[in-house]
Amino acid sequence: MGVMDESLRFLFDQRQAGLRHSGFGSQDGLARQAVRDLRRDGYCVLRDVVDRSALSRVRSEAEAALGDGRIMPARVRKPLREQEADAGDVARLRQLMTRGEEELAREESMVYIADPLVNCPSASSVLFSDIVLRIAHGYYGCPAALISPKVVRSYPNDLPESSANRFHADYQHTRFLKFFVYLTDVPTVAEGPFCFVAGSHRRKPRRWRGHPLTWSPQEITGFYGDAAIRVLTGRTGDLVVADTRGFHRGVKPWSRSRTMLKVSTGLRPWAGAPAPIPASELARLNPQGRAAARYFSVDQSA
Ligand SMILES: O=C(O)CCC(=O)C(=O)O
Repeated sequence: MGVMDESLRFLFDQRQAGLRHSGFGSQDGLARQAVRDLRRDGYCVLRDVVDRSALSRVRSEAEAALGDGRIMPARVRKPLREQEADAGDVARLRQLMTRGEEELAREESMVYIADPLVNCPSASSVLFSDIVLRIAHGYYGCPAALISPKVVRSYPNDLPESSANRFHADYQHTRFLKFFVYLTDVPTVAEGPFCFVAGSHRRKPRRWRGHPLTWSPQEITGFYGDAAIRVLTGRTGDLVVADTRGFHRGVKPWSRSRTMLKVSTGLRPWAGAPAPIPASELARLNPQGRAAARYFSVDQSA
């Protein structure tokens, strides 16, 4: 089924179920402005819009999961689920973690929390929040689904930059909105902010797909100019949104580790096993949230 068929069918099903998505409510200036900024620049930052107490719960849940070794290798371009990960890789990370996080932090640049909504259930209220769903709806022009949530910790160490640390563009989808929430403050470049190249979701160098996956800063500034590179420092409570078809990267932190919650959105499911959401969290969502969770699998045990 094509993207358009999929979206029309979804809207039809919603209507049959008596659900109406009006898009923006009358006071939703914030989401409207965010969508305008996203269309023009490819990114936007909404300051202080995410509930900090929910974020502090997510952070504690993530610490507990790390402590117990409920972690996964972080791989760009391969949305791993626990059951798809290379068992040897996972065992190696868990083994490192038994010797303490310092050991893990020396050997890995990034790790994911396994099954993030199961191990960090407080993340559901943040990701399925009204502001996230409204912006995604406004940007896609119809109710979008949340896909592939992640809680990722990035470590400062001497390992070379990973491909996520270098400029790249996600080109698998025609629109690709991602939401990023810092779980630790990222006030300067030393803590590893997300960076976006303004306007690059609309305009690319010729034959850019034939280029290797990642781009050097010189290549990027040569085409877009220095001023286009936006270093999106921020604090917990801020919401960073980007159409990651544009060029972006996460700076490798050098002062301390960075922890981030993020989620992709889309109009159709991705290949691979769907991410699990605990039945109890799904039950707490409003109809729009449940619709946005349509490509998750329900974990009845949690
Ligand atoms: O970790 C970051 O700041 C960058 C993440 C990234 O490149 C991505 O999610 O596509």
